[in-house]
Amino acid sequence: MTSHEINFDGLVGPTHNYAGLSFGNVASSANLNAPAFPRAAALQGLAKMKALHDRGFKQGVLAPQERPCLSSLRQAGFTGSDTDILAKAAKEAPALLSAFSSASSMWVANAATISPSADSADGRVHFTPANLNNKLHRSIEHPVTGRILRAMFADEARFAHHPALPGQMAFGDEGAANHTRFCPDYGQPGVQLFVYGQAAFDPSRPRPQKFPARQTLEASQAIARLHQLDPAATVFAQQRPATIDAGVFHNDVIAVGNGRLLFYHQLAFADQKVMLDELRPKLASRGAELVAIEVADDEVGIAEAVKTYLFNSQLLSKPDGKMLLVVPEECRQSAAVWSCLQRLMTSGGLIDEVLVFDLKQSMQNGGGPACLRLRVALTATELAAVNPGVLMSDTLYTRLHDWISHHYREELRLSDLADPALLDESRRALDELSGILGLGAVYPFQQ
Ligand code: SUG
Repeated sequence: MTSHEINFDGLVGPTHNYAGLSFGNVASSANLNAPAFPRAAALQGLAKMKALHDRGFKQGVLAPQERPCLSSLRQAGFTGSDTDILAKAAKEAPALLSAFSSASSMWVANAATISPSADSADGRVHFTPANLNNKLHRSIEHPVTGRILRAMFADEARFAHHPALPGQMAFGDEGAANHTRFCPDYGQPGVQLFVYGQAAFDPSRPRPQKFPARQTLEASQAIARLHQLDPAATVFAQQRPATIDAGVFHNDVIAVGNGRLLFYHQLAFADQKVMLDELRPKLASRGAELVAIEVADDEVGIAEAVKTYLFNSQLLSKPDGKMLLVVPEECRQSAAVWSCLQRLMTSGGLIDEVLVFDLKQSMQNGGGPACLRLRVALTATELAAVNPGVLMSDTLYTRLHDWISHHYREELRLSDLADPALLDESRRALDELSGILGLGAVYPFQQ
């Protein structure tokens, strides 16, 4: 049976801004207070979706969330009308207002971990929204993420939805950004690699000293159990702590995999030999030979990898068996990265094409091409059961382009977040969007 990988990209929400909310993510900290351009941001993301759709890759859309999140502000003790709440929060707790106004749900690689039916004992596709509990602004995403995913993948006979793990540090979960599936073919059983920053219950293991390790081993193990994965086809590996301290807050900032290929930096893992020695035979028992492309630190240093997001690329399988690497424009601006890419493309290996996108608005908050997409491998029957409203088409592209152009502000600064008109505009936009995508009432303001 034919199976496909579908990339669901997060639509950038109307409140896209730079609030410096993500300690450990160097771009987020560096761009605090920079003016943001929400309309350009959303159009940049949409252009990537359309270009990949035009190339014949299966592409979907994941809706953004309602921000500012009034229910979170109410939970924090603010009372009165929506306008009162925004005014009080702006005056008394501006940090809370910016946290609860972030458009961070755009980085849907953190929305959930997804395991395809071929790997799960019950033969269903499993979804667990990430609790994202390391960052206040992201910890409020999962309830609505879960609702949106259920509206997209509604058929319970085929799709199993789990709630997010408890929002406790030992269960820190950042979703697919720390999860990679390898397989001979999307529809055949594969091997799932879970990469964690720290083992919460094992203080003897090295940990980063400067920045937080967002993903725990305990969370990854819980997801593997929930998704009914075969331990013989599951690998857990630790990120190198000093690499987290250099700004690699998710594994997808330093490694990417697809099919039987792993493309990664020499300093990505605490011990890549141990990881590869486990991954290789496990994948071989699934019928595929691992191809590991390691980039040496003296070819591209970690700082350069973080600046350019070379590894936050999308690896897409082409019909001829080769792969396309989707990278951000920042890769072209770096002599070291660009020559590394030229070397790769001409080496006769699996990657034979590079496609470059301008995603600067997202990149300035630490989100590259891979952060903006959530991968779901589906059989043809499962794909037929997906809500058709969220699948990219020429018509949907035109509608979304018009919708963004109509509803989004050109420019946004932190001082605009208390503007009650911004809340109204966002709600109007999302109300219309839920209709366009056929999601039904997924937002709190629609309940
Ligand atoms: O969680 N940035 C996001 C970027 C997420 C990138 N995702 C992956 N690597 N998969 C984060 O750190 C910054 C928001 C701000 O500072 O305004 C932010 O949330």
